[in-house]
Amino acid sequence: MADAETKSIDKASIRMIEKAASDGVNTVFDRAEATKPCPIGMVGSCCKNCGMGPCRVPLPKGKTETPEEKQKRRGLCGATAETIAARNFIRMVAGGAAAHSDHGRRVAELFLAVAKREAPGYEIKDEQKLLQLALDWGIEIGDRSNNEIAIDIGEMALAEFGKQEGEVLFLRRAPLKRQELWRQQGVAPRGIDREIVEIMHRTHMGVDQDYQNLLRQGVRASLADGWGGSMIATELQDILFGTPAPVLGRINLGVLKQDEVNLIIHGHEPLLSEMIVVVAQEPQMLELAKSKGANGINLAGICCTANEILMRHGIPLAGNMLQQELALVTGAVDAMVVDVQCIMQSLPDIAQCYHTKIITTSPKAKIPGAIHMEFDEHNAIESARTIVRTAIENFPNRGNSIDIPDEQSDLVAGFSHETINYLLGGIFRASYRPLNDNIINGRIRGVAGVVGCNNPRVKHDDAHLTMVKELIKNDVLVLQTGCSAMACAKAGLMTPEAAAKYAGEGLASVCEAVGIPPVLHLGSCVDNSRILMAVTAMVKDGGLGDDISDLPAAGAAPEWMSEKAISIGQYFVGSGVFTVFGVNWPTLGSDEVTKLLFQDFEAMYGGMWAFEPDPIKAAHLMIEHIDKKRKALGIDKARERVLYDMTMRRELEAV
Ligand code: SF4
Ligand code: MSK
Repeated sequence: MADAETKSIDKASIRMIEKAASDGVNTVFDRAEATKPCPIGMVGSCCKNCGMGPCRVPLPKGKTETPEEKQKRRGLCGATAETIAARNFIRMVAGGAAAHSDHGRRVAELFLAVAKREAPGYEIKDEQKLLQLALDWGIEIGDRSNNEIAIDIGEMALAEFGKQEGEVLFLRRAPLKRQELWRQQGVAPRGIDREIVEIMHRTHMGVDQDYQNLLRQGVRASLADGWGGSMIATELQDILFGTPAPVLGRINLGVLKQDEVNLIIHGHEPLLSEMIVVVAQEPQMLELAKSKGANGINLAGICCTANEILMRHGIPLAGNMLQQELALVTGAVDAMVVDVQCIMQSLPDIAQCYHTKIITTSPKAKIPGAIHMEFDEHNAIESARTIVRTAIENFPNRGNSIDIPDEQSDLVAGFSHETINYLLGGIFRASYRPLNDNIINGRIRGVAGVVGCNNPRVKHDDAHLTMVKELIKNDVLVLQTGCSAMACAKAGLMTPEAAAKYAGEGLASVCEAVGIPPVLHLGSCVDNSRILMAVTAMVKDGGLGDDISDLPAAGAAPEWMSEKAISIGQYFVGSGVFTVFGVNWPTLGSDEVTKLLFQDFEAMYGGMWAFEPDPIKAAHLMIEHIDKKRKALGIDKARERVLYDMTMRRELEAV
């Protein structure tokens, strides 16, 4: 086992990596040492789409290729390196868009069941958002009941997935100019499922063999994710479970408790976790816990389920993706309940070394060695009770090898698009106007969405933190989701005090006046749709151009690993945002494909990709882009550096 300090910057994780080694437990950090990435597959130069292959078409090393040699560098079917790289890339988009959208579909199904009163235990929590969505979708309100309106919304939402013609409904929310651009480029998605299926068809052996045409379909399917499946998930979850508002939370393995039943909820869909939150507070459950010698029931989250229950209930976060195994290594987790996405198959094996019960709940995601307790949303409370009871009954089985790290940090989360609107503008004039004004006057240089996963190919959390610190130091307001948000929260960037400590003078002055951290937590991976809504609101409030691509804004996923991250990045780019990824880049095997994504896309979509593994350099690429946009808007004049006294701060508040 190599030095644990080279694996993570997080002290709690380092300590658990060391404990895993002394307990003889193999984790992802060991596997990353033992299994090196295939250099040909990593750059998109390997095709296994048919039985004539796999065909590898790597760029020749250390010499320039003649056109004749390039002509010959093909798969058996004749596919060129360009076709292969583009096919591989858009299959990643399809995988990511499918994951987010199937999550959205599940939420829509539950939503409809709740509307029809077929899912006891759930209710419509945000009536205002329900009515707003009804207005957006042209659904009659009149004197109809919430449930009647919700039935129409649920049916329309579900129909979005299988729609064969027309356009995904939420596209209408985008700035008009953006909608026109999508239509001109032929990338306005029809139905969500249709675009994903079409990728699988086009990338089958012998179908679409024009890399430009393939990548166009990649953009279309990604937009069906961001402005379709993910947005449906976020909107309907908010209506059902409540739209997040600022909430204080805690994060890191130190949130686990020695004397309480520790139940970790891991995965992505909040359908089950919402019920577990309710059940864990029931008197009979607390009694049962007491009877087993525990002082209470402690819920904590991992990955995006964690973000969902943090945003709405302030439930603590145990950690991000690379901490899922380490949580078990504490020896103090009595049960870990999982649903879908980002769940490691190694969990049941590691759990065997301790006493933890791993419980799978989705028919779509079973793991050998785990206990499967299928979650039935029509009987959600009972499903949740069975799970909570299992955790409680396992409490007395804890072994001696318990070590809970001390580390835990405070954070403020809950920055939905609506909350940002309210915080900035106040209750009577909720708007993004103050943000736009502060961008125009230069106190805030621009806005960056920094999102995405952890990846054991790079030091855990390091790139997230380094990039975000550099951005806020340069007066860029950062919006975050997913595991990236958790990395920065652990380091204390999500408290209002972080503004004075880490942010540039201009950004700090605005954060202090409004009372927000310089880094805002917007939620889970599907909640990247909140970032789309935030940038759209900035355009609509005026003064910063008439399209998302005019904004001084950029995106990044410095430690990405999942196909979902590729789909998110692609819909950011397709929506007009310059987006930088770290770690590695999956089309480097084709110069043409990479050039199209990194350069030509700018003329086509106003947004383009970049790859830069060094987080400081990546942050400066984003800042350069932000400055380029400021210049184009004519707001690039150097601002005066002034210290703010109380009168000036009051003025700022009154903007
Ligand atoms: Fe090889 Fe073509 Fe088959 Fe891919 S589709 S494995 S390139 S023959
Ligand atoms: S959980 S997709 S590792 S952000 Fe959404 Fe984290 Fe990436 Fe999974």
